[in-house]
Amino acid sequence: MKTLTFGRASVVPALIALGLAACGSDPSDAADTDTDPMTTDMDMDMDMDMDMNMNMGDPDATPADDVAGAALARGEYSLMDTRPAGYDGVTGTAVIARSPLGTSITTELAGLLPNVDYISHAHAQACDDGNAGPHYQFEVGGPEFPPNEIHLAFTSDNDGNGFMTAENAKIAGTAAVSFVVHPMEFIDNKIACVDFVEDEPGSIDAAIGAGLDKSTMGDMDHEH
Ligand SMILES: [Cu+2]
Repeated sequence: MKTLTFGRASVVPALIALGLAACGSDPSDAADTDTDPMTTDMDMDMDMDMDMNMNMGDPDATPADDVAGAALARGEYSLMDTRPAGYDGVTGTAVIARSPLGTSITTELAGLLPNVDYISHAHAQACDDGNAGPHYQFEVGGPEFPPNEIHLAFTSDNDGNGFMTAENAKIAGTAAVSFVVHPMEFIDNKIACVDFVEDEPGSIDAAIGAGLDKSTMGDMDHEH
């Protein structure tokens, strides 16, 4: 993971909003996004430790599969029609863990281009429903970056493999149904998507319910 420190921390949310807000938009916007110099600035990585709340991935974080007492859901990537050329061989998995500690998502991919920056997000619609729809948000209509959304950034290795875990202190609601990977520089070109399926039916509702019991945080169910 490359590291860059911005001169002012307050710049970061603005950059992320500019670079990532287009994710759920119409593919016809792609050209605008691709030529936006601010998007190119996303090549400069953030210091991921600058703010825990801005977590976009830590390769050394506990993988979702290993989070103690978590409700787990997972799936394998399916290719999306919006993928750029060169991504026909992408495979992999994503796993989401909901526990009293919050949410962790771990993804593992193969078949990517080597040494390329990617960004992934939890999405709010199934992969075949409107191309996975908008990003999942804890507070719908709120900020389009972490911690209100779950983003996961990583760089593929020399062999085109990727691996990363992102954490969030809140327990994702049931609307966090899918996970999409995009090239960092071509945010509208969704490459592949995972539909999360519970390991144990009902476990997610139980985890969310347990979290609500011990927390004042609302908006678990998309109601406001
Ligand atoms: Cu996305």
